Amino acid sequence: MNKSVFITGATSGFGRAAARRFAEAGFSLVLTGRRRERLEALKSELSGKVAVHVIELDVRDEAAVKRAANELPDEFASVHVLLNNAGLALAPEPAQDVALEDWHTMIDTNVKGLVNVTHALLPTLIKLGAGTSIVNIGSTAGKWPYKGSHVYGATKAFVEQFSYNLRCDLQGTGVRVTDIAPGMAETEFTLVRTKGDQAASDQLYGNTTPMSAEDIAEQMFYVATLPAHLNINFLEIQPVRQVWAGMAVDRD
Ligand code: NDP
Ligand code: 8X3
Repeated sequence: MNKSVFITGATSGFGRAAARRFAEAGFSLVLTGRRRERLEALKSELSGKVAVHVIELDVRDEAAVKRAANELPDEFASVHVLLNNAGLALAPEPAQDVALEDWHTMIDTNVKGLVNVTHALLPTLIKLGAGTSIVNIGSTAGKWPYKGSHVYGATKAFVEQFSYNLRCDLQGTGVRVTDIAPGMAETEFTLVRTKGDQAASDQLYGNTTPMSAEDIAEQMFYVATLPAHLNINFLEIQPVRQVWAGMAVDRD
């Protein structure tokens, strides 16, 4: 049976680039996300190369996630790689100015959504055993604090610790777990974070050299296709031109 990769958030950015990268290597694709028309467009693009199954899926919907995992057609049931990529940041303003709803959306998507999908696919990964991988997309924001990161960074810190803890429990099963923590990469991420401010997005990524979605897809592919006895626990990656912010001082 062909190996498949189950990708959350395949409609844009890292997830879409990953679909293309894994297709190049002959993986069958399970592409999920909320925007059906984008899933269909990607299916049309890639189904000449590999088998593609699309599922319109909101990772926050626990029942729908379970159904998606349990009702995979035979051709796609051999999920060797789970790419837990769906996620978002909202509300770049200071914590004290943020709507509680935006915090909830980030927690529901980046934390609860990620555990929903992981829980639903764990039995399949464990059954297939050695060489299978869970690749979780964390962020530099999970490790390094900065203004306006509040709940977003905290959700990505969860992703890091959850990845390590999963590793512990999965010891002996052959299933690998990696947290990839990217820094600044140009995708629709900032457009989503600013609720559609294209100028803010262009400004953030302008006059410098951010990473591309393809850069991250290459890392996802790399960690998931290493020899079966190897596990990269944490992979932090930034553009050369990005470093940490300095300490901020409040002055009179
Ligand atoms: P994009 O906004 O381009 O893509 C985000 C993807 O997540 C979309 O496909 C979107 O699909 C999906 N998504 C969002 N919410 C849900 C949901 N409730 N259910 C299902 N899918 C959802 O951003 P990126 O590609 O940059 O982001 C991918 C991941 O990388 C995120 O987890 C992000 O936090 C992380 N990241 C991004 C960095 C960056 O600088 N770009 C750096 C570090 C980490 P749809 O809307 O169709 O549902
Ligand atoms: C996104 C990284 O630095 O844009 O996860 O917050 S950053």
